[in-house]
Amino acid sequence: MILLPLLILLMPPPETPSDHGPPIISSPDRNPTAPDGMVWLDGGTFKMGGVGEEARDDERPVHEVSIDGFFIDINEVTNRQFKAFVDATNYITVAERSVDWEQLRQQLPPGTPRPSDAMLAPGSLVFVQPDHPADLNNPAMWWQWTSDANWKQPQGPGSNIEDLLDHPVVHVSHEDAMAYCRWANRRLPTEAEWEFASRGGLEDKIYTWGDDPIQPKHANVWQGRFPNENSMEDGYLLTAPVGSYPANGYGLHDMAGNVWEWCQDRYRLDTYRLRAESEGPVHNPSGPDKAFDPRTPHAPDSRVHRGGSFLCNAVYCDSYRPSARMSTTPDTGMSHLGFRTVTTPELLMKADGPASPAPTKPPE
Ligand SMILES: [Ca+2]
Ligand SMILES: [Ca+2]
Repeated sequence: MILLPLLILLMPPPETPSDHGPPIISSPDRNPTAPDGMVWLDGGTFKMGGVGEEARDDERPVHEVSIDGFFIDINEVTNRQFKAFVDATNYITVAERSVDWEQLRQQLPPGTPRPSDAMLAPGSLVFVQPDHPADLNNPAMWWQWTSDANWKQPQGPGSNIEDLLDHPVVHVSHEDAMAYCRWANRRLPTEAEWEFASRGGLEDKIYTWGDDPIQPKHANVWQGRFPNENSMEDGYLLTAPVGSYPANGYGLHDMAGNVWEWCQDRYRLDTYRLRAESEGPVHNPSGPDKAFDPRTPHAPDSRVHRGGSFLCNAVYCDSYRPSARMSTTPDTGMSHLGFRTVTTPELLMKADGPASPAPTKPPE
């Protein structure tokens, strides 16, 4: 919940290149059966980064990356799955805890005033659709700090997830997502793994489905003038049940839109420029050791998330492109930010006894 919301509401070192490892050797016979709800991707070499006019500075330059094979969730992690984790562990998410002001102030610009007690109480940022046009440079117009908003009460007190069990979990911080992963013998995808998966085997394409401009049938995003008008031609104002839109070439749903998805990597604006100075494909890049995001210059640990959300449209945020990058501080959860997990044969074999996250959908 914490830092980004407060930044929004309160105030208007070089990367270490990853090792260039040996060529990828595909060994399908060492791969165990895919865990429930996951598919195996062989990995390989691909072109990472943004193509076309839509690509932003932090998506350039396009560069070659090679990655090993991995299992990845077909869908975003759902409320049903996250509930199984919480039921088993009694885990309390960051949004359900009070804010430690002394810890928080170290990540804020010097002199930032102490927020009110209400803003330091448990809560999260909830998207609230304004009834009038808003300055798109002022996110405070549509993000509302809401006490006791969390994954179980995504719209705040009075809301619940009874009818949202197959929707993606939201208001989960990077820390929360990592805790779920540890429990489930999983991890978060690296940015490279996420983008490889999102492209679904296509090359030099703007979207997960190719180059056709986005249409309501493709993904859960925003139709109309953001943030006050949404014609909901795709059927949903907020989250949609996972898997409501066609899968990409690898059988993965919602790699565009629905909710943003946390990745493992720290964010730097210049990650790709630094990486491109190396020769040959970068092997299994895992991001810089220290983050730098000019939008949150005092936060040393901002993490990448990918894929855009139900709030994205072509005018405001076209981040449903596979190459689009965004970052948020790791203690932040929001209405439109979730995750999906990956795992590897090695990780599964290390596990004492694999946990079994609840199936994405109830048994037929
Ligand atoms: Ca929508
Ligand atoms: Ca998504």
